[in-house]
Amino acid sequence: AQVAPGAVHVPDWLDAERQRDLLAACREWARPPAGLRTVRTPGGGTMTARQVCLGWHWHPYAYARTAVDGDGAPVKPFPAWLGELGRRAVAEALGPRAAPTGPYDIALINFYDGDARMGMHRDSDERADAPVVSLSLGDRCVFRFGNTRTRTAPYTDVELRSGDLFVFGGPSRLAYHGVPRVHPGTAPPWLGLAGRLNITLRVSGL
Ligand code: MD5
Ligand code: FE
Repeated sequence: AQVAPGAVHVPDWLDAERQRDLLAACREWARPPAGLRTVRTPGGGTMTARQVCLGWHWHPYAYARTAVDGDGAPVKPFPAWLGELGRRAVAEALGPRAAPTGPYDIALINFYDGDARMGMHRDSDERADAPVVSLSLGDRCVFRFGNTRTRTAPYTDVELRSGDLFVFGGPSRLAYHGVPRVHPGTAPPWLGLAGRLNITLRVSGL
């Protein structure tokens, strides 16, 4: 379903086997070196969602090749199969003409426990305008899709569930968005995940 121009939600895009495979991969990527970390903001705060990066390491508010705000280790490589998954996601959600010219080369994986949130923000640290691909695993959440002008209303709240795809392209690429609430204990029992994982695929343009 199109939520706004370029912003398309595809419920249940990943089947159970794909979800289990992706979760297993995330668990490997979360291990040190350059594994799951708590992100500290310049103001002295900490983000409640913990994060691991592939390809490029995001830290507020730039990209690096090492986990500069973690253990300093080189970031894990971005696997080609994940980029192919991203291209297929964009083609199915937005159509074949929306395919980015450059390859997907960044994955940001956020882990939310029941108390985690993500405040309203824009993703503007990439130099390319390619669509962002978002894949959700585990607990359901409220995803808040806002507008490009302010971090306040108007916005649209969408429930994201395990296996859902969301693609943000065109005019929605720079919209404000956040995760005001996770619903603990709502992950599918066959997945074996307590909490929520979100995998975003991006083109750095770097
Ligand atoms: C999440 N992650 O559920 C979200 C999904 C992040 C982040 O926000 O920055 O890691 S990605 C949602 C997204 C990306 C790019 C544009 C827009 C939404 N948008 O225009 O709404 O952990
Ligand atoms: Fe974001």
